[in-house]
Amino acid sequence: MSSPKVLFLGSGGVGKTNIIYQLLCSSFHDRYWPSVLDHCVGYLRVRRRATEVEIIDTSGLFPNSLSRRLMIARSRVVVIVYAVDNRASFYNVASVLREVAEAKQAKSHQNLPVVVLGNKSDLVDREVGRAEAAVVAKYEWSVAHYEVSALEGWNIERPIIKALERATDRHSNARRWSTVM
Ligand SMILES: Nc1nc2c(ncn2[C@@H]2O[C@H](COP(=O)(O)OP(=O)(O)O)[C@@H](O)[C@H]2O)c(=O)[nH]1
Ligand SMILES: [Mg+2]
Repeated sequence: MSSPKVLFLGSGGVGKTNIIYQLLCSSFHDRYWPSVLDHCVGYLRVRRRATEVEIIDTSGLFPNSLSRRLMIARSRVVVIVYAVDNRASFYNVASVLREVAEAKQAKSHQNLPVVVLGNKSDLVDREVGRAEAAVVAKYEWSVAHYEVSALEGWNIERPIIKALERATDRHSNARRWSTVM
């Protein structure tokens, strides 16, 4: 069985690559390098079992391409990142969500295997408030939302593991049903 794929999407500069570094190596890299696409494999504790996961980091350089659509369709979990000091990156979450719903052929955002992360929560100068983001995520987007900080290594692992657990349960239920039918 291939390892579950976790795909990172979101505007450039919001901290996707640093979140992945924190997730897999517990470290922060204070430099900006625009990654086109990077694959790495690591282990996360999912349902108390060390699980191999494939992490895919994108820069958003090729929106609406077929390969991007396929990558979304094949991902177990999609992590959409914005930065709390960048309002445009917050607005961009809505269009990425539409793209994910389309690629997953979902009629609504509900039950999409998506988690939205508001990164750089360590910054005092914000353009997106914590309460506002929580309301929009719950009532407009219907997705799980957490604030995180890759710089401080704060709240990085838990949201992604929870999303993987939810998605893995759904995946095994679907497989069980397809063998019964
Ligand atoms: N203050 C702060 N800066 C961050 C955080 N995460 C990333 N950065 C900075 O944001 C910039 C872009 O980060 P990067 O991970 O390359 O973003 P990506 O383009 O989304 O992959 C870099 O200069 C990082 O040092 C964070 O949690 N807090
Ligand atoms: Mg990057």
